[in-house]
Amino acid sequence: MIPIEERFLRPSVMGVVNVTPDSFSDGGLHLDPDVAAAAARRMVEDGAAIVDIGGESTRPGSAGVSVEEELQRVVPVLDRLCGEVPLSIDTSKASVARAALERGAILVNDVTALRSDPELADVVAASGAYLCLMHMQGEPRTMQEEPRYDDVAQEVASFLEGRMRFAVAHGISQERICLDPGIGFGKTVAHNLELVRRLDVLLALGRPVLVGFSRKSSLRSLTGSDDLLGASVAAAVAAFERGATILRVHDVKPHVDALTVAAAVA
Ligand code: HH2
Repeated sequence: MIPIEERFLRPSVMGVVNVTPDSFSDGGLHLDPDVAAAAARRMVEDGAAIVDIGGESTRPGSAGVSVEEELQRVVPVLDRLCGEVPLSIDTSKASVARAALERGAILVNDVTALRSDPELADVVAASGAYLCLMHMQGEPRTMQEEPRYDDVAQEVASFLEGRMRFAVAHGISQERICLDPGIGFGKTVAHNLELVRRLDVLLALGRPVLVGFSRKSSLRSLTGSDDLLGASVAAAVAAFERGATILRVHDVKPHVDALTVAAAVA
């Protein structure tokens, strides 16, 4: 596999398809595998470089699902898209990642940065797939209770540096890794904004950065509106302008258009 920065030029859009009843923004929308697959195909037509398929919600307060349940949700969707759509699997479980990689997924997106399943690092290493390591303080069930940092940008960067070292020690080449500050995962609105503002601290680790601000509740706190599209696009453009490479989004077309213009100006 070529280095991740060559496969995903800046900016690239990652479309999100959550095959869950309870995801915070698209929960229940894509439970029918045919509907989920059609949404993923549409995202690629609209300019997504990759589509992230998730079978477990990580919204604040969520408790997690069993391996069997997660496989039941994602495998029918992966089967329909295999060989047709560039796929990422949003999972922390080795067996779900393995099932996705067998069906042609090229990226494993682990919001726990290889901390939950001791077998996941080996599965990724053996496959040669790309890997996204994301920062989270606490766990989804409790992470928004009282997030605290002395210096959020430095702490997130040193956490991700450590997880990258762990991945490399397990045989995952550094050039296959991207890093994600984990917007909304154990962070206040001010923390999320500071992470984007000071993205240079994360970029100093030398890896491409992925940012997922799309439809997150901080945007609602800022605008007071339930329509989060404009706010999501603005956050993605702000992250791109500060150096993010991959933007993880639910509404692909408006993000692709906005990022195309922002990149033309840059
Ligand atoms: N955010 C969510 C899920 N996975 N992965 C990465 N790398 N970065 C993120 O910011 C990120 C992520 C949460 O958003 P969503 O998928 O819309 O909701 P849910 O977790 O409830 O399915």
